Amino acid sequence: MLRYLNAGESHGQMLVAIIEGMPAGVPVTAETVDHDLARRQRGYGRGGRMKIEQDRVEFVSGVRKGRTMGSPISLLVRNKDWENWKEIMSVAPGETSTERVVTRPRPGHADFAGAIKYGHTDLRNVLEKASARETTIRVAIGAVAKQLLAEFGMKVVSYTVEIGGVASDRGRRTPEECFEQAERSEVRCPDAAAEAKMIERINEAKDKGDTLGGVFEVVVTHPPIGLGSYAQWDRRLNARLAFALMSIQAMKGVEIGLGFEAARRFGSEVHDEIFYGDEAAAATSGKARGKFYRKTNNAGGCEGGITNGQDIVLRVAMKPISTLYSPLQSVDMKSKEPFQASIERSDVCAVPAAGVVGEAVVAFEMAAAMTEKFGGDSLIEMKRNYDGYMKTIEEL
Ligand code: EPS
Repeated sequence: MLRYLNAGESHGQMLVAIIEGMPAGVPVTAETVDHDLARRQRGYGRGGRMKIEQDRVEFVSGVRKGRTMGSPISLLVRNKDWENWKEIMSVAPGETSTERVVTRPRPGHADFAGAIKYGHTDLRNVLEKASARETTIRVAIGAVAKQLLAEFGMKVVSYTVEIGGVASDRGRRTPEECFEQAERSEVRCPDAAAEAKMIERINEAKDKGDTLGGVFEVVVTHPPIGLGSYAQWDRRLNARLAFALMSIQAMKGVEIGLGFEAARRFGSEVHDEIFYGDEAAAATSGKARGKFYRKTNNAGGCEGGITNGQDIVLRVAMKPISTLYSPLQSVDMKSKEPFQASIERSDVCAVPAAGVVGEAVVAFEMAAAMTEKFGGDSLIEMKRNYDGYMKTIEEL
């Protein structure tokens, strides 16, 4: 079973994680992880913190000479900002810090319920782990998973679909083409006209001391048929992917394929008809599906909780960040007086970064599903099982 745990406070010393169950022999390099860490830090609408941090992964165990060993992989990313928080965040016993104490919960944040749940009077104890700084280490974990998927010809890409109600038009381009253009865009949007409007919207929000959310898409290309299962509820891959995406800070909804639009159409306009034949199949599906092919992908690559060999297409809605420079009404949890919510340094819009985080959590679930289907001790064993399975599909 591939699994991970992570730990670390936003202004603590570092973020850490242990990944267990990664097969032996997978090529893993810090450079590849750092590339994704840098991608997560970019994006128009980020705040001051990103000028401080320059996230870099350090592998502590489980990797030797650029390959996984099959033992637990531990990794960390240091917080540069820690230098400015050493006293406030010190682990040494002592008086509760009087500096940067937070008592006014931000509506929409974990502050309020978290403080009551854990009995904290300083809400900093909540926000430090609830913070989206945690997504840094998840991107590092996902980047390791991506390196396993790459061995099987799979890619996980993302791009921005909408910001603050400004929608983009992807035309007839493939997800990979959209991704390539998005990588050159400040808002990770594959539509230049929409990009300009999105930037305008972000500027408008910033001027008002407000924040903006949006929608991004994550696509897994060339998954084999048969990952996940209908046999038990918690093995359904679509459900696991939705869980992973909903576990990212500020996500409010996930659609697969047509998503909510499917609810508005006749069945004949929703389901992807099945065809069989040599040439057309080769043109549309490559190795993943043998000679079976579809002309549409409304299902988003998942039927009955199992991959059907088409690209997996997920759309995710992110709410606006809850830290507003023009704060909303709140109550001081100590004095019970009405107050404006605390202003913490934050971002105006983090949708471009959220797409990169979405890739990471999806990559991890896909890697877990791959190790379950093809056996997870070594890459060589996995490839042998994968090749044998693919051969039977090709012969069908
Ligand atoms: C965040 C608040 C801000 C963001 C942070 C998420 O942090 P700070 O209060 O230190 O400025 O910059 O995001 C990151 C640090 C990051 O790496 O993405 C929050 O409260 O969620």
